[in-house]
This record gives sequence, C-alpha cells and structure tokens, in this order.
Amino acid sequence: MSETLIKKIKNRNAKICVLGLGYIGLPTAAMFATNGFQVQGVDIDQDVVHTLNNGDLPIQEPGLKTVVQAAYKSGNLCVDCQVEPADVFIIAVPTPITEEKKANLDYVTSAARSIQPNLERNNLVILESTSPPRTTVDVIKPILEDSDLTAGEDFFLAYSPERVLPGKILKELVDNSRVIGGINQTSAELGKELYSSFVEGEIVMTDATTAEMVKLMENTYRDINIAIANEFSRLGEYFGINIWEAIEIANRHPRVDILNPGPGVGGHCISVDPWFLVENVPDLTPLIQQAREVNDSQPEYIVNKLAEELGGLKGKKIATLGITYKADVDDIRESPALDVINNLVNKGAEVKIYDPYVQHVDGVGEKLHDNLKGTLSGAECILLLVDHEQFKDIDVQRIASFVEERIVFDTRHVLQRDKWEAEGFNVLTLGVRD
Ligand code: SAJ
Repeated sequence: MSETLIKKIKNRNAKICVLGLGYIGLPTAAMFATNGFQVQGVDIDQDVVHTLNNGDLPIQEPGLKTVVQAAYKSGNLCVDCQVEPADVFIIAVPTPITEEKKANLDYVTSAARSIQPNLERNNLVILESTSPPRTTVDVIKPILEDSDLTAGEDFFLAYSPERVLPGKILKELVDNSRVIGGINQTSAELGKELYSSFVEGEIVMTDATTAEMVKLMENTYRDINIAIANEFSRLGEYFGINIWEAIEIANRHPRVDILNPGPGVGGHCISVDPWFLVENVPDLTPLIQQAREVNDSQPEYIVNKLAEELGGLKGKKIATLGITYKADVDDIRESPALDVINNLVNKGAEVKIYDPYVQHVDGVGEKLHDNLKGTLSGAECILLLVDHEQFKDIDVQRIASFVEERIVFDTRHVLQRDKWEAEGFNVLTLGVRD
C-alpha cells in the first residue's frame, strides 16, 4: 500500500497540495516545486492567489521571491483557491489565539474538511500548523476519516512543525533538523521520505502528539528564557548595574545562555504557542503563565520608565524607531512595539513612528512617517523599540540636527552609546542604571 506512495515520492512523481501560502506554506510549496514535485498551492485569500500569480509576494522574506519565481518558471507550481486531488496534502494554515488565550483551530479544521472529499487511498496528509497536543489524532483524523478510509491503513497522517526563524526561513527550512510525528510508523516513514527531498538537517521520527508537544516546548522554553532576561533587566536598574554586561559575563559559564531583554515578546509564535500548553491544564502550568505575564507586562514597564524620565507623558513628543515585532522583518503581529506605542498614546503622548519595513499600520495611520526627519522633528525623546540593522549605525549627527531635546531610550541595547553621548544625548538603556 505505502510502497506505491514511497515510490512516487522517491521519483518525484507525487503531486503535493499545500494549503495556506503564508510565511511557512509559501516557502514550503516553492521548496518542493524547485525540488521536482508538481505542487498546487492553495489559499482561501484570493488576494494572495492574485498577488502570487501576478509574480509578486504577499509577504516579505529574504530570497523568497527568487525561489517562488523559480518554482513558477519550472512549471511545477500552480496557485489557486480550490483543493484538488493529490498524493500529499500539507496543511500550513494559521492557528491564531482567541481572546480567552485558546487555540483557534477553525482554519486547520476547515483545511482538513477541504481535503476530505479529495482524499484517496495511499494519500499522505501532514499538519504543519502549530497546534495544541492531540490535535492531529483527536481533531484532524476524525475529519479525514469521515469516509470509508481508515487513517494509518488506507491513508497516512502525520504532524511535522516548521521551526524556521522568520528572516532566515529558506536557509533554516533546509538546514534545521525536522521532526515527523506519524499516527503510525508508516505515516512517519512516508513523511520522512517526503521532507528528505530537500531537508538536509536530521529528520527525527516520533508519534504525532509528541511532535506537537516538541514544537510547543521549543517556543515555550524560549518565552520563559526571554522572561527571565526581562526580569533581570528590571533588577539591573534596581541594583544600579549594566545588565547587558552582567548577562554577557554570566553567559561565559559553559552551561548558561541568558537571552536578551527587550520591550516585550511579539510575533505569532513565541507569544502565542505557550498558551496552547496552558489552555487545557492551567493548574499544571503556573511557570508558563507567569513567564507570559512578565513578557506581556514589559511594554508597560518601558512606558513607566519613560514617564519617570520625562516627568510624565501627557503632551510629550516621542519619536519611536521601529514598530515590527523584531528586527529586520515587516511583521507587526503581536508586536510589543505596538503595545508600547498604544500605551504612550493612551497616556497622552504625541507619538510619531518610523519603521523602514512598514509603510502602513491600521490604527496608527498619521503617526507613521516614511522618513526619519519627519518622525524626529520636534521630538522631546527618541525611543528605539526594534533593533533593525539600519538603526545600529545610524548617522547620529544627522539625527541630532533634527531634534532639540537630546534624550534617547534604547530598549534593545544596540545604539553606540559613545557616539550618541558625543552629540549631547542623554542615553537611557533598558536594564542599565549607572
Ligand atoms: N526576543 C527577545 N529577546 C531575545 C529573543 C527574542 O526579546 O533574546 C523577542 C523578539 O524581539 C520577538 C520575540 O521575542 O519580539 C520572538 O522573537 P524570536 O526571534 O525568538 O521568535 P520568532 O517568533 O521569530 O521565531 C520563533 C523561533 N523559535 C525558536 O527560536 C525556539 C522559530 O524557530 C520558530 O519556527 C518560530 O518561533 C515559530 O514559527 O514557531
């Protein structure tokens, strides 16, 4: 039974349908297409389909346009809205979080329902979307078995999370190790065969629920580590040290790896995934919840520190550098910078924003400027919230010519303090009190 599919995969004759053409689905579809498979990319958003078929990209990711164009040019990638029969179906749709901090599986279940009528014997279905443990076996499997086909025998089902870093997706898709969790051994083996067509990292097989747990553990581990770094930043100010120096020294210990403090934790992964472990068992997850609370309160900590420094925020003109959730991406989902900005505005500050990666954000319209001079003119304080590469060695003399007041608050510890002080700036840094 599965030998037929294994052979099709080995010979690159298997047709692959990727559902969801976002940060993960689109690079994945392009990767399979440029590695010889016939790939159908499907997205329910007609604008995404239209943008792609017009030769453009609905998202920014270094190198992605080249790979997608190569995929189209090879004739191996077609993109539309309707799911068609295929040998392999990959679900890479979003799993957003609800107000109640629970996983919204609507996109995942809807994708599974669009596969079910097209499901045939010998097919392989892979869920990539980050999901609470047991989603594959308790949610996806019953939807797909809503026919006379039995999972694990007539068709195969596995979970395989992406673990790529936005901004380095194409490299990490190939280099990173990958986990394939099958509902049975054959499903895992088929998944391993499929991804080994382009993955050069180690491919580890396990069961579906363990693979779902692995993904969530990775991001939860990171969230907790960032939370302790943020708590250390508050202690650094309290005890009057430079916490960045302390972290750098502590990390010289062979078994210590403290991450960087910042204005909070954003993105649709690290700030979201830990809740997928909490939602069913809050009593078992006090530490995970506490870390989320520390990270979610960091934007307010930043605002309070600024209020203290400026003697209040009402009417104060603040120029913020950066609005995305992290450096060198255009993504503002769950961005702590946005939380800081909204908090400042709610406290009566006049905020202007400059981010080289963002041209428009709903709700902050007129505050967003497309140039530094417009953002900085008249500012009483400069607030750096995102460590975009181009902010690190910014022309400080030019900056100084735009502002009267010389106060800059660096929440990422990336500004060259001596250069700013040489231009008369009072440099505040998160986690530092001299
Ligand atoms: N951040 C800090 N301090 C740090 C590191 C990050 O404040 O030392 C902040 C960032 O500014 C950002 C947030 O945390 O707001 C998340 O940034 P990130 O780079 O840690 O995470 P993502 O969401 O871009 O990517 C993560 C990665 N997971 C891990 O590193 C364990 C990536 O490998 C995952 O594939 C991705 O989540 C995902 O899709 O799950």
